[in-house]
Amino acid sequence: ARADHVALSELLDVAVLAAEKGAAVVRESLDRPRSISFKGTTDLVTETDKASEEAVLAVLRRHFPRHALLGEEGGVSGDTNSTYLWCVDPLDGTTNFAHSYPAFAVSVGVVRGGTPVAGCVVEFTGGPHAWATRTFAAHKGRPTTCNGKPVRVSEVSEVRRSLMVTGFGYEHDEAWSANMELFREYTDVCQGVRRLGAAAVDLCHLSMGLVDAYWEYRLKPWDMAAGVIIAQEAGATVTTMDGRPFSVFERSMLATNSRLHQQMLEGTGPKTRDLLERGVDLSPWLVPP
Ligand code: 2AM
Ligand code: CA
Ligand code: CA
Ligand code: CA
Repeated sequence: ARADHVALSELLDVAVLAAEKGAAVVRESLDRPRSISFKGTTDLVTETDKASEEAVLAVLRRHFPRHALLGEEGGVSGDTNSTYLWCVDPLDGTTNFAHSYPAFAVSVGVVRGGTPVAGCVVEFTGGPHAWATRTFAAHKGRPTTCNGKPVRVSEVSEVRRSLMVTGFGYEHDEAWSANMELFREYTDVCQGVRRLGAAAVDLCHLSMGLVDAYWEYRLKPWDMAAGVIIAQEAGATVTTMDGRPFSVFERSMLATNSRLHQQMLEGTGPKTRDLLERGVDLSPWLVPP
């Protein structure tokens, strides 16, 4: 083992601790008016995103001062030579949060060599007058739990029997248009395609069998890290949308209950290869530390 090796169970314990700290910040802010600022016309950020990130990072720094940290709001910090990269989305689904629409989460995942090894997502559910949370946790080789109980992906094996979810980035580029086409195509052949606007939540819903497949272009490492290990350890298969091995630095992701994976690749694969051939930038987001 390398000098900085940490046991998976310890990584997960700290991920849970950190995500719960972020969730406490989010929970407190639910009864207060939101102070919103804008990164772009529709791309917004609240004081809560920043406060949650600070709370999460403080826990990670205290436990692993020599690990690399990547947060959506603050960027990279810590030791970038570390084997471990923590990917933090302090508030995934900010738009939903700003509208009190119950599909948002705090997501804390830890990555080694581009692939997630442990992660925790605290999902806010219920909405006004009924707010609640559920905590998803997983590390490599340990069955995913939701509030301490094991969860499992669905057993749906036909597209026409499946419920799907996808997402669209803030930037309305060619990948966005390609996904609009996929959205329309799948809407015609399955039972429905949902768009919640929170990637970590989508992956948690896959892990517990609420949806059977999820895909999206241009996600960032903090959107995917925790949710991917949570989905995988519940039985999901995760690749790029053209069927290559998954990494948090890739710019497309297909996650399914495994049974649907080959069938889904028949739809997402050609569309994605076409984008790549036309030179649409789907190259890895950054070089892993
Ligand atoms: P965020 O809330 O952390 O910014 C990928 O789809 C990510 O895009 C989501 O996890 C979410 O991350 C963000 N997102 C949320 N609402 C969106 C919207 N209306 N348009 C584009 N991206 C959105
Ligand atoms: Ca954001
Ligand atoms: Ca996000
Ligand atoms: Ca966010």
